[in-house]
Amino acid sequence: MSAEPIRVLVTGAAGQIAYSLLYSIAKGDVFGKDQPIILILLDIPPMLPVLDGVVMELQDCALPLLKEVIPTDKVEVAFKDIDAAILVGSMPRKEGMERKDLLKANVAIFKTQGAALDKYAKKTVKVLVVGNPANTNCLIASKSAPSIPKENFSCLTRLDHNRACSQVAMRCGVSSDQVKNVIIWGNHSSTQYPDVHHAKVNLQGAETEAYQAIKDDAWLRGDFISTVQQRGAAVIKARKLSSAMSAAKAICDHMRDIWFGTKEGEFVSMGVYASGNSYNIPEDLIYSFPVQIKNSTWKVVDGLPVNDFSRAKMDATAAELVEERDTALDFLSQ
Ligand SMILES: NC(=O)c1ccc[n+]([C@@H]2O[C@H](COP(=O)([O-])OP(=O)(O)OC[C@H]3O[C@@H](n4cnc5c(N)ncnc54)[C@H](O)[C@@H]3O)[C@@H](O)[C@H]2O)c1
Ligand SMILES: *[C@@H]1O[C@H](CO)[C@@H](O)[C@H](O)[C@H]1NC(C)=O
Ligand SMILES: *[C@@H]1O[C@H](CO)[C@@H](O)[C@H](O)[C@H]1NC(C)=O
Ligand SMILES: CC(=O)N[C@H]1CO[C@H](CO)[C@@H](O)[C@@H]1O
Repeated sequence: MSAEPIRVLVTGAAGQIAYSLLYSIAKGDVFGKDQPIILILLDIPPMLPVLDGVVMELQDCALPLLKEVIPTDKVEVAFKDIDAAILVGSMPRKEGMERKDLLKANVAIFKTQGAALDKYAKKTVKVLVVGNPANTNCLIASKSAPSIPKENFSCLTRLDHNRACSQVAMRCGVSSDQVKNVIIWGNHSSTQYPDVHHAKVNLQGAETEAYQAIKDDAWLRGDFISTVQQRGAAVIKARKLSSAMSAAKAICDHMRDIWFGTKEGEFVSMGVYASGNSYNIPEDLIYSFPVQIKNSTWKVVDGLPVNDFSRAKMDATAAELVEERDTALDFLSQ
């Protein structure tokens, strides 16, 4: 174990997603079982006492890969020389808060953090935005960090992807690793489009189109889509808290794929910068696409056939993002 430690930043580190996430990262699930890690934990000043508790627990895990833990409320400390940034913290919606005010507060946070990436991080840093509105926050961070390639920014739709995979697997009575190439298109919201037109299910050794394997088009075009779209709300209703364990797992899947690449012949869903895509998605958006990753470089899987049903849903979620982007860019320029 002679490799140099990498510096990994997690923001919102005193929150509930981080509580599941930090352990997985520190024990090697994301960057590899022989990659030493320095974890940097950023949260806001009132959360520093909580953060101290998290640091104590990480120490008490006695993990060999974890070389150092640095808790902080200062961006200049947090973003210094980092190799990876997982931006989980954002402004939550409070009782009676207008949508525009919420967006404005998040633009301010991701403008600051983007500028800090630009100034302090390694130029090769890989940035994953989780805090909502994830797509637009990611776009703002990227625009605020002009010296870092746009390709190095992505936002999390892997949770939605994993939910879709799992719904299909349960319906077919197979384990989730027997399902591949589901797609989440668009925004991480209830307008997202979970699409299984290109998904494959391994049924007793035979690779089968999901539509053939399930043989229930009404379910696939109805309840399947709404279940995935509404899953976050269903978890909140049941747990009185939002998805955290599954969100942390999805973050690990996403970042591990960026680090090590996707499996041959498979694609995953990620919110990435839409430019020159073959699906006529407006440019200058962070939109969730099917991607393949090799050698730390993602490529949108281009040229998949899109039927009218899919087209309408892909456009609807794009329209939502365009509107949100335009409002956010107004705030950014103020
Ligand atoms: N993209 C996705 O799939 C997905 C899934 C689940 C949750 N989320 C989002 O992830 C975010 C975090 O969820 P959670 O359940 O951990 O919330 P949480 O409220 O438990 O924790 C959020 C933490 O972020 C901190 N924070 C707020 N502003 C900050 C800032 N400017 N810098 C650093 N830290 C800051 C808070 O103090 C808090 O400790 C939320 O925005 C949630 O909506 C996204
Ligand atoms: C896009 O999705 C995010 C994350 O769920 C949500 O907060 C935001 O409101 C959505 N955008 C619009 C314009 O509805
Ligand atoms: C991998 O990417 C780096 C730059 O990011 C490049 O220099 C190198 O040639 C690439 N290797 C392969 C095998 O494509
Ligand atoms: C996905 C990703 O992070 N890509 C690139 C980030 O930037 C460096 C150059 O600064 C590239 O080498 C990575 O491939």
